[in-house]
Amino acid sequence: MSTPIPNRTQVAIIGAGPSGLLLGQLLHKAGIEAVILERQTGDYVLSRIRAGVLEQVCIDLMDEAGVGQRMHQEGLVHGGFEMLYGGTRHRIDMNKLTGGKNVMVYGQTELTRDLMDARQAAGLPTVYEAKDVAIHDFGSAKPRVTYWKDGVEHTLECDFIAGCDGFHGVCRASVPRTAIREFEKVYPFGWLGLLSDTPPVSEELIYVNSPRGFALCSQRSKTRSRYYLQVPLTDRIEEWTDEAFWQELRLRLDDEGREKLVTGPSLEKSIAPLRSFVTEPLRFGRLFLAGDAGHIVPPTGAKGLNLAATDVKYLSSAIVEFYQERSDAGIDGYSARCLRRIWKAERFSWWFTQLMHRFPDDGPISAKFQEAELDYLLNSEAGSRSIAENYVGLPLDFGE
Ligand code: RFL
Ligand code: PHB
Repeated sequence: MSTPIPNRTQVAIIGAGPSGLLLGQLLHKAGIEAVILERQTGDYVLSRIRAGVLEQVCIDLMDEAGVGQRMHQEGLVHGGFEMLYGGTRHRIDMNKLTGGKNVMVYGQTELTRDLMDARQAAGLPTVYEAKDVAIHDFGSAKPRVTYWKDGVEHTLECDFIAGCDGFHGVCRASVPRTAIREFEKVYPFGWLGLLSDTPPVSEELIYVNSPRGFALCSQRSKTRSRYYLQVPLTDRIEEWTDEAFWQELRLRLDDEGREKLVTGPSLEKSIAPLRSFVTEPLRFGRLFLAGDAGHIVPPTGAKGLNLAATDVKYLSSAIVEFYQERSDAGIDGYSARCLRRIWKAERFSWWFTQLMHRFPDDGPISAKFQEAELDYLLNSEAGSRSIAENYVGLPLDFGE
């Protein structure tokens, strides 16, 4: 039986990606009502293959939301990763360099499924295939959201609107242009990703800087691999056969990688553009932006989903404080608090991207600079520690 949809709630959440679903769950734990409106079907949301690496703060939030059980059973704890350049691999021992911190390999799809299942089991309202969602009066204390479902227009009254609707969502686009500032850098290449039911080429992730461009060997489990290749933005997915993908990956790997690589048919293949993007501020009266709705990072640093999770942590704490303590302090501080963390992750993702990719307009001197920087970083404990502490994620209260 489907859950009845009320026409009034405390928090209207737009978007049922990881940000919206996690926010819904954290609010539910605190006894706060929310309705989620999602443009797509649940199956469509689950079909988008994206992130694979969770930081400790994200793992802790899944536990706090009461949905961490399967993640702990099936997720793979990684204490290090490898960087390959000049034909040689160097291991970043994250665990040792950060005093015991790790990351977890657990697909965004699985995390989303766990959150969806928990929401359904608790009978919490989500409207999938909500069309023409529009937000109104968020400058007042009585915001509203309108949407169409099955040919009928609905109005949802609320106290707050959480814009968790991703980069192409309606929430950021509804803010008057004079009230918002956007910072953006678009990279001159994309990532071609391939998912396959083949054992990963190595136990840990390998980030590759090769003369033919960047490559990444990632994974979802002991039997499922996820690989990426840097490709020109002009490449079209139909032109990349599986065989061409595997051949190109082999050329970017080292001898050991070529020998151990197990290939197979792709389960999914897609090209994603790379972008750095930040919106300031993230709060407009009773509207809050969280996750990809407010910022995008290139995936090189594995930060997008993790940043979305920490935005949502700050937002749920602020909303809980509003209802339980009758205080606006958390809400007033939301944007600045998030942005401080976001900019550090943006900085790391941009830096790691420019360290590991070939930029089409750069001459041979850039490759030399990269080589010298990698040689320095990977042979210096201070350099390697800086990579490691950013990769595992800075503490939530960093610098506070
Ligand atoms: P999402 O996941 O885009 O979800 C937004 C949801 O809002 C819905 N929506 C609307 N609903 C109603 N009305 C509207 N008008 C709407 N407009 C949109 C959409 O249908 C959607 O369901 O944003 P969210 O929740 O903020 O989550 C962000 C993450 O998805 C994203 O940051 C990560 O996937 C980024 N990312 C990675 N992050 C990591 O932390 N670690 C990684 O290893 C990692 N790898 C990646 C990535 C992203 C990638 N791509 C494809 C961009 C690898 C790749 C290739
Ligand atoms: C992934 O497994 O999809 C993945 C892992 C690490 C990244 C980006 C993507 O930096």
